[in-house]
Amino acid sequence: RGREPVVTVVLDPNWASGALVDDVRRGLGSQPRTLPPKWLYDDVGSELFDEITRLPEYYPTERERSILREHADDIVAACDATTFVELGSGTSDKTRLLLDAFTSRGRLARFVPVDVSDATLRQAAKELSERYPSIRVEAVVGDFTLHLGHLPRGDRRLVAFLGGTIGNLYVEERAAFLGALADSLDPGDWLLLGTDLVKSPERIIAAYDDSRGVTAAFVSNCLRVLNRELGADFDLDAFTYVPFWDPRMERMDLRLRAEMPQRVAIPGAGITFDLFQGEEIRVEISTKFRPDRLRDELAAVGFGVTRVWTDRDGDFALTLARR
Ligand code: AVJ
Repeated sequence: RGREPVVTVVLDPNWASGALVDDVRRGLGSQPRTLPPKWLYDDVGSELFDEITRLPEYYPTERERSILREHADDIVAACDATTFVELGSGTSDKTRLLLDAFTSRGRLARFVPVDVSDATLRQAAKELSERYPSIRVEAVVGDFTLHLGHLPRGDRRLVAFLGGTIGNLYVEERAAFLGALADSLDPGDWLLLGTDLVKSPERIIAAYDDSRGVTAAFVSNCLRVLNRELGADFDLDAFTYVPFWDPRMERMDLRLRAEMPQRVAIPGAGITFDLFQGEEIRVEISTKFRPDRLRDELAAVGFGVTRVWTDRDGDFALTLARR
């Protein structure tokens, strides 16, 4: 039997509603209209995202898993961490491949999953501490863009940020995040970063425009979240999902387009605004990377790349870098 996991909550209980109101006022109250992707992940959204990862067109999850299946031992052997932190850990499903590799070397003292979803994190922490009795599980309920200062100190750390989630940050946000992460680590600490790679636009577009419409439902769910949380009156049928590939920025751009002119009231955020016919709300970007440019971006904030692993087809990369 494992020990009970320790769960530290660094989110203030009103954080979600306060931050949602701020984001909605800032993003939807001005043009171009935007909404940050973190609000896609309520219970329904998390379930839809899970369904996306099982779609035949959505290759990133499976590719990243295959890299971990093949190279988890090499990754663990390449770094000397005794504390393993995972940002945006969710259920830590793929991460078990790394935990297995760490356990067979008997070197890991502590696993620190960090996620905003309290319930998902508690459940995962409980399962992990039962499955890995030799590892202390110290979960942190927090937002990885805000709470890097709450990571445990002392040991040599490896911070994993998997799934290609870094691709959802805009260029400036990404630089700020990587800089803050580097600042919160000590020289010698490690970063393991999962990124989707640039490839033929056809395959990328297909991954975000699946034939069953699961991605469309996932992206539209943000309107449902606003209707429920802030009493907004979005008519979901009045919007079409428009995913497109931006070749200059090398990223998918996922938007919702108003098919008719309409007035939207969001009482919980105290705003009302008009959308013209064809006006788009930008909900998410998903940037694709080139290994050499990623190396430069990491170097710019003080991370030196030690090794890059890709799957056989070169679709996805795991980059190990050292502060
Ligand atoms: C959150 C990065 C894993 O950008 O591919 C999937 C989110 N959005 N389909 C991605 C997403 C639409 C996904 N990640």
